[in-house]
This record gives sequence, C-alpha cells and structure tokens, in this order.
Amino acid sequence: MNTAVLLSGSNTGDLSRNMEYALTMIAKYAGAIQNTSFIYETEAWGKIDQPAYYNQVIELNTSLDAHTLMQKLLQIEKMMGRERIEKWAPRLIDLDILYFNNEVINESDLKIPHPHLHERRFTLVPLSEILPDMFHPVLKRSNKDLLATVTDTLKVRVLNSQSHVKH
Ligand code: PH2
Ligand code: MG
Ligand code: MG
Repeated sequence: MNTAVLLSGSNTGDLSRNMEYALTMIAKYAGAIQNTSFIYETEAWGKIDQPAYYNQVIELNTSLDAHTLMQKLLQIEKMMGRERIEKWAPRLIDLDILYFNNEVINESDLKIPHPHLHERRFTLVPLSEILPDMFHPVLKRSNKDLLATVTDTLKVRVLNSQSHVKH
C-alpha cells in the first residue's frame, strides 16, 4: 500500500461543491482517504489576475503506483468538466500529487515531490496542518520547517474550521 499526499484546488464555479465532489471521486476511483486538511481560501499564486482559490491537502492510501494515480486524477479532473486552455488558467478542479511515499520521480510528465510545493504558502499551510513532521525527501526538511521559512506572502485563510467534518 502506498501513501500519497494530494493538493486539490478550485477557483471557478461553486468552489465548495467542487472540492467536496473531488473528494468523493478520489475515494471512489483512487484509494482510501486517511485524512483531510481544512479548506483554505488562498490568493492566486503565479498568475495573480484571477479569482482566489480554495485549496485542501488530502492524505490517501492507494494500491496504485504514482503514474497510474496521476492518470486517475487527470481522468477525475476531466469527468468533473475541467478544460485545459493555458497554463495556470482558472480551473474548476486541479488535483496534484505533492508526495508519493518517499519517492523522488523526475520524469517529463510526472515530478514528485511537486516541484513548487516548498515555494507556496497555500500548499505548506494545509500540509503543515495535517503532516507537520513529514520530511521532504529532496530538501530533507519537514513541512512545518518549510512553512517557517517560505517567502511567499500571499494570504491563506482557513474556511469554516468549526463546521468542518473530518473524513
Ligand atoms: N494553482 C496553480 C497556480 N496558482 N494559486 C493558488 N492559490 N492555489 C492553487 O492551487 C494554484 C494557484 C497552478 O496549479
Ligand atoms: Mg496545480
Ligand atoms: Mg495540476
């Protein structure tokens, strides 16, 4: 069994519904959800003239290997109606693999750990919420340590932490 750590993101349509539906689809097609972070509202990173995102980290147990898991996640994005127009365009749903066990994968179509994870507050905040002591296998630093030194200043705000239902 493998442990995968995913990041979901949405910034068009009904964001809450998209995030919830993505969890349902992941549980149905990709593996067993072990833990989820709160949902955070985060300013758009990289291409900033677009709506704010919802983001969430998901810990998954899966019998799929990393490539097969990525294919499943892309299929789920497609089933949910995502169209790929340009890089970093607004999206209904984006499902990325942050970590896959302790593996380091550097292929043209799949890079793990996610190459931008240590630069993005919107990733490190939910990651440190549920997996603070997990080590980045390349940088050899914990998630909470990466968050402590990240230079990204875009705001990350927790949503509805009181009414959040843990999966
Ligand atoms: N994803 C991007 C680009 N910018 N910004 C936020 N806040 N959240 C995202 O998930 C995100 C982004 C490309 O995948
Ligand atoms: Mg992404
Ligand atoms: Mg993606």
